[in-house]
Amino acid sequence: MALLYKEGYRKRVAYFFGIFYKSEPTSVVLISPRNLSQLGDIYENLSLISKSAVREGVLPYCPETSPFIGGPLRVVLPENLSLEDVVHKNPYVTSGGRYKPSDCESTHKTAVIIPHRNREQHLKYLLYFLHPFLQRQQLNYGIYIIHQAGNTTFNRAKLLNVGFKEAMKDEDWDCMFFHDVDLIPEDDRNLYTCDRFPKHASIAMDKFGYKLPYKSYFGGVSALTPEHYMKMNGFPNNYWGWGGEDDDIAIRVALSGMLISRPSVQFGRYKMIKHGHDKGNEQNPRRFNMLTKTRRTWKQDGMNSLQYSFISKELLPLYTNITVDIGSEKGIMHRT
Ligand code: UD2
Ligand code: MN
Repeated sequence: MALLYKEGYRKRVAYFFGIFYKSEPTSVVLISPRNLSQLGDIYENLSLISKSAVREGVLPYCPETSPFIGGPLRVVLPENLSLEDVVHKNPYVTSGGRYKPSDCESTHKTAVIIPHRNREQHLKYLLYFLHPFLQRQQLNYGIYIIHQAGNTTFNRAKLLNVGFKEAMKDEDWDCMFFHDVDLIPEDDRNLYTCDRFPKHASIAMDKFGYKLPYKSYFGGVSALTPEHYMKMNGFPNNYWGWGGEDDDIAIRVALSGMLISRPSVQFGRYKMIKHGHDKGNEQNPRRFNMLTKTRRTWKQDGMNSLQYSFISKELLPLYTNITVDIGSEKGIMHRT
């Protein structure tokens, strides 16, 4: 989100993009169509999914398109919601926020990685919507919260690198969704699976009038396979504070010879829960300057230079919570 705020800069880096990006719309056939002008309740058909027979022995593969996909969803934040309510509404989610369909073998294994500090309310709402959303897609999935310990400046991209590394220790995930805590998907045809190229999923957000704010925009929610991720040496570790890291990531995609894939604008719709600026995540004044250097830095800075102190891993009912000390801008690690 740096380019939006500096028109001059946008012109200078425009050559990176343009030719690089094209959309690969996800094609999804609605098997249980209802009037698409009606917005469905995210929990509407979850009992059907839960009731599907548990089969014995070798499971058949799940169908290419899940029969539980319903299209546009009503996103209204429920009042007085507690995490216990979310647990009760999702009885088939197991410890650490894991799920897989009981009656068929999912063809997709997706980890959702959420960078986090001090946004518990947003997290509760995201979990309320995301669990049934992913179950409707018949995914084998896990949700990971990567919690930045301490009060040094926030670093979203570095937390995502940590999330990738820690989640891959658990499972051979074939797709990683990197997800802001405050973005709620509004259409379950927006599949949480990976494409041939790194996918930018949150292309139509309410806060930008349901349009892409600029062509190379890569903030919010994106999806990469482990192969994509390693090919671009992951994400940058040195963007401390708000802004720029998403544009750096988009540049890395291009520099490593990949394109950006996107769902259709009807599907890639999100509501962002309204919020102010967080303490400890002030705008990074160096971001414009750093973005001019990505071409020189991406091979040295990323997964191959990632350093952090692991603090804890908790398997909670709705998610796996990984707490880490990622140090500070000066590079000082607080623990060894
Ligand atoms: C935009 C992008 C975001 C990122 C950011 C710049 C959208 C929808 N998202 O978000 O992907 O590029 O700009 O860095 O345009 N967070 C915490 N605690 C904090 C601060 C941040 O948990 O104290 C996490 C949380 O997951 C949050 C994300 O970092 O959603 C991005 O921060 P933000 O939501 O404050 O920034 P925003 O909405 O401008
Ligand atoms: Mn936000």
